[in-house]
Amino acid sequence: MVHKVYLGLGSNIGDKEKNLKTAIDYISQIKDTTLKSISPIYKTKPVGYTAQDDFLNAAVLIETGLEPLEVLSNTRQIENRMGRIREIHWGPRIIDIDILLYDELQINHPELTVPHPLMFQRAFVLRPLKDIYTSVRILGFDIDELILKCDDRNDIDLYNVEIRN
Ligand code: GSY
Repeated sequence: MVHKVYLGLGSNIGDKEKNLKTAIDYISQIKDTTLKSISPIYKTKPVGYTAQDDFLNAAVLIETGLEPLEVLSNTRQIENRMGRIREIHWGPRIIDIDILLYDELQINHPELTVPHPLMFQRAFVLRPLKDIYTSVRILGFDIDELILKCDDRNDIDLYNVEIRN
């Protein structure tokens, strides 16, 4: 069975655009998985731990035959392969790949919560997601309603409409 999975990506160390592109290349190589769409890239102010560089954020839609924890294992492998070091909690990172939505599933597992528990409070997640979101509602809400309800008023600036090679 094929599952629709939305992933959120962020980078704020080094060549951030290249990091997003590399991660997306790796995502496209995950077994049993097809990369269906890629959002524009947005330049965003850091949320949480604010004494760090601005982020570039994007979202992608994949279709996959993998189960949720298999997707997680693959995205973690990509983060590790790209040299992600977990130092400061909520601190700077070469790449962050979050599973935002997995079909309409609600998952509460010690390793994985879906929908991503903070996505509805983060404009840097909702804005790129809106660009590629194909279904009508998320947990009963229209994506525009979710953006309106979101308290995060940080600037979300369009950086690049296309991820370049
Ligand atoms: O949750 C992902 C990592 N992250 C980000 C991010 O990707 N973008 C912005 N703007 N702020 C962030 N704070 C954290 S932690």
